[in-house]
Amino acid sequence: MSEAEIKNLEEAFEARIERDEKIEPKDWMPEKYRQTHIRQMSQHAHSEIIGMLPEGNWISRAPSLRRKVALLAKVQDEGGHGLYLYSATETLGITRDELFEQLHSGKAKYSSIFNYPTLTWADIGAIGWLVDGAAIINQVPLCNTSFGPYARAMVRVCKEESFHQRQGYEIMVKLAKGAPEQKEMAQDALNRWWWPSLMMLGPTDNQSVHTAQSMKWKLKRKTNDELRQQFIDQTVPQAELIGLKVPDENLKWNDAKKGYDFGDIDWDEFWQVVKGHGPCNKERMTARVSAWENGQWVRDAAMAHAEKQAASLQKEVS
Ligand code: FAQ
Repeated sequence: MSEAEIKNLEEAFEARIERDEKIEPKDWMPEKYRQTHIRQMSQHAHSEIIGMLPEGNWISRAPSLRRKVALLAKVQDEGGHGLYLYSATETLGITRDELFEQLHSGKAKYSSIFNYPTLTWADIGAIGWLVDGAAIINQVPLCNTSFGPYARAMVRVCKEESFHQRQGYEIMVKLAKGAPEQKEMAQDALNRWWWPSLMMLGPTDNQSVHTAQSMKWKLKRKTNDELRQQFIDQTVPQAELIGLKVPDENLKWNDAKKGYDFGDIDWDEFWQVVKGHGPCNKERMTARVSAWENGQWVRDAAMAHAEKQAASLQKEVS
């Protein structure tokens, strides 16, 4: 293709983005648009899959049958989101095996938040309330992202995340209104999950390498800092309502900006976790890789069964 032809295609593509049209997998797109979507969508998928581990840890220890059923459903939903997102990513011309290889070799990232331990039952409440809460704030704008399969996947994912957030908050409400030890447990979980939840929304806008381009392509509709502010403004009153204290001495309502001012985030901690040195990075990757390796016989059996079915179908036809 000549340079002039490519330029025409690029201009037509930018005009489509400008008109808020959805870009579909078979449409022409700049290579960088394709790659940046593979990066973000696959990291999102990996996060959903690894994100099952901290909560999965509590399925067998849920305090009642009702809590166990709800948690089981939630963790299954996260697995479904991962598979949904892998399928959407595959429409961009990369295979699932390649995506798994990137995760298992440590080449692809997954969300920093899933490298923290779940020490008590209150952590399950805090994850639903804070982590799913932050995920919804991040993902609602993605329902309107420019790449069609990602936008459509997000509509369904957000509906389920909203149930997750409520089940988490309900756990916190119960604990906060319970015995002093239960309230203490809820407060301790909030203390440990608050700052990592703020970090989860990504580096500050002046440190974020992808935001400017992703906003131009309408992959991202809001910046990391905008989402973080929205999360804080939404969550602080929820904590106050149940008598818990957000662990930030500098948190203060700012009437001029109609939002909260907040304290400094420890970005060194964030980058340490992203680089693989968080409290549970090794544990998470070991669990994931061994699940993959131990599941080899299931994949082999499924493939053998599919081949057998195809062969008998072929025989019937001929
Ligand atoms: N952790 O330039 P930016 C969930 C990386 S799903 C690790 O700002 P971008 C559901 C970033 O990749 C949670 N790495 O990047 C659930 C980049 O590195 P790269 C996941 C992070 O893409 C709940 C570098 O830093 N959600 O929770 C993180 O414009 C409960 C520079 O950053 C999504 O993935 C981080 N937190 O903005 C499941 C949503 N933040 O790739 C189970 C979709 C940044 O160049 C239980 N993703 N980095 O090597 C996004 O919206 C964006 O990708 C951001 C980052 C906002 C995460």
